[in-house]
Amino acid sequence: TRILLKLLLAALLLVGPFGAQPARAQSVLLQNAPGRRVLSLNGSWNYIIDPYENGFYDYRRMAFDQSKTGKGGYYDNQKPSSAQESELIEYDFDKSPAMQIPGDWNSQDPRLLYYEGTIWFKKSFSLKPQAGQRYFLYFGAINYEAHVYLNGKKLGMHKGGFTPIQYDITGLLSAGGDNFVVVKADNTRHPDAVPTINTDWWNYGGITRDVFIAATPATFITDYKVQLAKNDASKLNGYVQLSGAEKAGQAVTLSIREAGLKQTLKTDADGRATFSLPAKKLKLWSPQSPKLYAVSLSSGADAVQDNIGFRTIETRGQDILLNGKSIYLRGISMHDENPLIPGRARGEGDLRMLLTWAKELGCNYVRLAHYPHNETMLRLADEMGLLVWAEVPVYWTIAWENPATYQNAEAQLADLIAMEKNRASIVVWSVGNETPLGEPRLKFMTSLVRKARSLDDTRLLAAALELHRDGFRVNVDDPLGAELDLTSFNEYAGWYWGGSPSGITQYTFNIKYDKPVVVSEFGGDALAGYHGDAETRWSEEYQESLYRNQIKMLSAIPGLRGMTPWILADFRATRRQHPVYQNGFNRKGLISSTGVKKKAFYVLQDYYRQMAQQYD
Ligand code: GCB
Repeated sequence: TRILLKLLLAALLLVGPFGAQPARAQSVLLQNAPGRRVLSLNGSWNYIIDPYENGFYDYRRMAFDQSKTGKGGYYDNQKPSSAQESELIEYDFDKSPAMQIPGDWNSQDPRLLYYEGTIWFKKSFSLKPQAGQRYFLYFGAINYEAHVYLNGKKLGMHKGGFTPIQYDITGLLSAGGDNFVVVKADNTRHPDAVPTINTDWWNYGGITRDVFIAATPATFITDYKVQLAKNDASKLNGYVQLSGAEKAGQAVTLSIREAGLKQTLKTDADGRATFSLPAKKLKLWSPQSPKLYAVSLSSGADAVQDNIGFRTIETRGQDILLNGKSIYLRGISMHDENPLIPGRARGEGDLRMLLTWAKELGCNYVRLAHYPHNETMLRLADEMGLLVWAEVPVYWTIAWENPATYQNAEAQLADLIAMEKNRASIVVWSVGNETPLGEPRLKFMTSLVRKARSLDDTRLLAAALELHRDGFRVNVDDPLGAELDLTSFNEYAGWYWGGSPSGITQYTFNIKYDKPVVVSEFGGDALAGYHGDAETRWSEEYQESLYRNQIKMLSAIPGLRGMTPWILADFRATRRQHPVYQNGFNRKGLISSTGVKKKAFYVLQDYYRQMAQQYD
């Protein structure tokens, strides 16, 4: 019986708590998956709102088990058969409403503005699989927990609202070409999740980024890294990784035609080829001159192209050196949200608008808070010449002592780095925001920093730290700072503390670390069009004065090498409940939710003009 019990346990573990169909593991993320797209699944998807998870559980709250009843959950996408018109089926995707994907659900159906729970999505599509091809189903992001099914078969489950989800669907597409994909998306907040239950942004649910099918030959390039060596602009280093039965001993060619660079290497037993090329001929990427090269990689039947920029980033004492030259990071923080919808950015146009605003402000740098942003955003930053701070949603008070929470955070960080490691724009990996002091947290955060460094030692590591005050002294001495390359902190003088903005210049900073200081946040709310004097909270004049005095106060820090004030545009935040001034929005934007620039926008723009003159 012990053996029987063990077998039973093993079977249970395989099946998991959600239904009898085995979950397929998510395959390694394809590098540049959009470059492999053969079919877009963006557009109209039917949906069923299912707060009771009726499509998943029967009336005894047991997960449906196809093998026993012949009927499964909504993922079966059933219809009464014509032979049996009396058949009872209590759902019908095709007669249900549809919404646009990519797009959060909150902004597309007034019933869903505050909704947190399960919604089922279905899309039918036609694709006839070709022999010898491999197919991948790819979602840019689904918030937060996603169960994905193709033609009624479960592909897997994924947690985390801001990183891609990919399944190898080779062999699962119907030979006739008629297919359907069903997604159960659940944005319920959980204390052990990443982020946890408390955030200062809207919990947008659904399929928020592009969906497509990518195809490759049977043996194919899964991954590659093509970047300058650490702090060394004379060498191009990287690797190409093949997958598939024939991956060992294959010739792989890397070429950058415009620069006359080409190298052919053989892969090792694991399918990997590691190369190093002289890079002196390459023109370096910078915000002033965001030069991208068409990089071609090929092996056997497979070929992939990517536009990649080359630059070095390092710190020396309190300086940040880009391509060996000291820079000042003229930045702004932003969410992945278009305030004009308002909702998650839905495509390149939305993202371009946000980055164009940042450019108008005089930025050479953006902080993409508080989670991985759209892959398209990073490509735009490369193209438009904006340096980037990229972050994971380790925000406020995470379940520091839960190993599963750590695994989740680390997986999101690893996916972010895996996905974006070829983007010249990204110069900083941030492992979190405003996490409270304490031993379990220090252990958690230190592990994240070390993990990030082990995955990519060519970029700077940071976190938005907290500070503590002692009279007019502001101390920055979080022990995590010792692990980081930049000293960054969120500092709300003139808003959450320190009285009105006019008095804050009395504060001085006592910073423990001899590193570049890049202030990750400061700011205050202003309702666009509401006017008063500099002492009137919520007025544009108050925010204007706050920016003037913040800049004065921070300029006294000798190591100040940049800032990303909070925030480019007003954004939806459930915690912001003042019925007149906030109305469900955090109003710290320099641009309003109708796209109007507030007075403080021009204060920062002015300061950035001066800093550009000083450094560029
Ligand atoms: C912070 C958080 C940010 C909030 C902001 C605020 O420190 O990092 O997510 O939105 O303050 O407005 O309070």
